[in-house]
Amino acid sequence: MAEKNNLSYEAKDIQVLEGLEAVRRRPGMYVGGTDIRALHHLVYEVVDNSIDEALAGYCDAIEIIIHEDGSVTVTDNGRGIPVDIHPQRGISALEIVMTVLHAGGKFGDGGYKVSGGLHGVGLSAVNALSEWFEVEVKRDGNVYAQRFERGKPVTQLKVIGKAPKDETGTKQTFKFDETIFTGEDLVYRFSTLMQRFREMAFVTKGVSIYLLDEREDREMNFYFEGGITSFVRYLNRNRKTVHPVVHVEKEIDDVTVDVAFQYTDAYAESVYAFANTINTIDGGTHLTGLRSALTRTINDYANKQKLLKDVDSNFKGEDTREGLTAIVSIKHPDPQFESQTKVKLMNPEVQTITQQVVNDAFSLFLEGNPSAGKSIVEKCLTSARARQAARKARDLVIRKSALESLTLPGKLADCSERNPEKTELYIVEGDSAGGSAKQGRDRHFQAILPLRGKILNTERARLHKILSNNEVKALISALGTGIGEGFDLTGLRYGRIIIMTDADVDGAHIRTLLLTFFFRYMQTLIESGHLYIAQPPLYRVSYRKKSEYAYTEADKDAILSQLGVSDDRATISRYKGLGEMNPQQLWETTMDPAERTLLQVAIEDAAEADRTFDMLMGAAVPPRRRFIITHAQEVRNLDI
Ligand code: 0RA
Repeated sequence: MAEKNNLSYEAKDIQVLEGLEAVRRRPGMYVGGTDIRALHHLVYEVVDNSIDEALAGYCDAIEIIIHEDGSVTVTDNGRGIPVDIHPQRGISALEIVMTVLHAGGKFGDGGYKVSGGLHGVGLSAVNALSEWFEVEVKRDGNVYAQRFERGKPVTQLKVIGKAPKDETGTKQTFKFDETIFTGEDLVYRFSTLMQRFREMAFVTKGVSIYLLDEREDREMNFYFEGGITSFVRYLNRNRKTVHPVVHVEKEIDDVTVDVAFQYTDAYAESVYAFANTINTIDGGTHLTGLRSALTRTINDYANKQKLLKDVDSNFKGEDTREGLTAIVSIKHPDPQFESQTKVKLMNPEVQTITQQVVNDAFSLFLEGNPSAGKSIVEKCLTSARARQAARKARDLVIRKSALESLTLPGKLADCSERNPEKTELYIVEGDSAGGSAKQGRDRHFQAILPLRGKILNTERARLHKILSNNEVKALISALGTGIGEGFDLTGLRYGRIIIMTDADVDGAHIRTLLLTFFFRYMQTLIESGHLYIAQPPLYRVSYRKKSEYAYTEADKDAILSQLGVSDDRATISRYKGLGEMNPQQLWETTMDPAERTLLQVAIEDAAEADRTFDMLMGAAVPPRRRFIITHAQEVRNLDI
């Protein structure tokens, strides 16, 4: 018997090692790459497990610490990963969780009803990609610990101390493996992590999430007693609201639907959808259910109250979305996502359930709050009228841009090449920088479009107003694709659209505006990888006859030490604006394909800009100013 067990143990053991080896060979398949984004993913994966424990109702505090050496500790006060010996495998449950692929949530009888792990790659994948990983578990009055290196156990699971019997929890510390993660600039971003944890805390009511960054002594605590109602209040903090937040939470057939929404005086829609705490940026059935319920309920109400005066037909979906701030968060025992990267919920039954829950709650709310009902219908009426006006304006723009060469904007300096696979369009802020770019470029394949001033604030303005803005018109006709529903990628006149703005506060602002514009009206352009951001240098460092460009602070220090000179003996000129560089310098540093760095914009980045934009453009001025200044540097280094 012993022999048989040994044999099967060995076979399993080999399987385990092969599994972990596969993760290490192809990290991209498990965590989406080997760059900073993948690094953040490791942290999310570990925290997701603690969130699962909170969703199951056993944990109410999670603490994340980023250490100076790049290791991260995640501690929770859940039940603790089980440490008992698995009868078939002869090793501890903890070791299985840490070493067997996909062992995570499915393990044991205490398995969860709901799991947050997006890709479900589990702790074992993080373990495999970590130089070392230490787990400490408090259970049954003991403190257990085990250490792993590159996925393999290097110590036995052992008792290292005592704890009060009622004190339980899991503490995990890991350091990513530098032989696997080889991208540049592999430092955790506090703001990225913070954003994600804030969302997690909002949609996991009653859990507090504490984030400490020991590198610069920053900390943040998230606890939202009001769950997603607080989330909506937070999003609308700078907006004028039309009624109190409507909130409903209900469980039907094991699916919990949690929805909160509120209409405001804004024009854009701010709607976020979550499935098992994952921000499903591509929406899905929960979002569709919410939207159709809103439209239907408002139409029913408006008809019943005879409020639809001059609009002959019912409201369309888009009429009921203007100024809407909403969160829909569902918890499902078996969520189906469209794919690993594009996060979209697919379970069909969720649509019906969400729709039903929202219909009931919203009808009831409107019955009880006639003045709110009236304001909401008024708002929809305004946008229905605007929609009709916008269609006319849009048709005009699209027809015009079809006549391509006739309507190419005067300020566009076009290139001679016609094959869009070879061409580039630089969107440059300001006339003086535009002038340098025009002189510095390779006119064979590089076109320049200078944009004056700030293009229209796209949240505050309606589509037809945006389209009548001269800067935007110039941009649309230069691109040749049309806009919104009429967007057609085959008309695109340039293969690369490159946003080139100053490395200062205004530059960051204009970049956010442009990203938001592309995100809202030309999403396909981003999805198909055509949108880029140029990276102008921050400094020029000269000493004796040598000079070099530095793109970051760290770059500057590296160049100084390479030249073997101190700050005060070298000549360091700081570029504040593109206009400060002469055409030759601009070409060398930022436009020459052989030398430049281009950041490709991914849809997540644009979505983040869109969110930032929401924040920037909310009505109140003081917080906006502060945000722009403190975040300018981060936005500059937009991680793509
Ligand atoms: C499986 C079963 C049980 C707890 C856990 C996993 C668990 C995993 C993690 C990962 C991070 N923190 C965690 N906390 C708990 C329940 C075992 C029982 O019934 O006590």
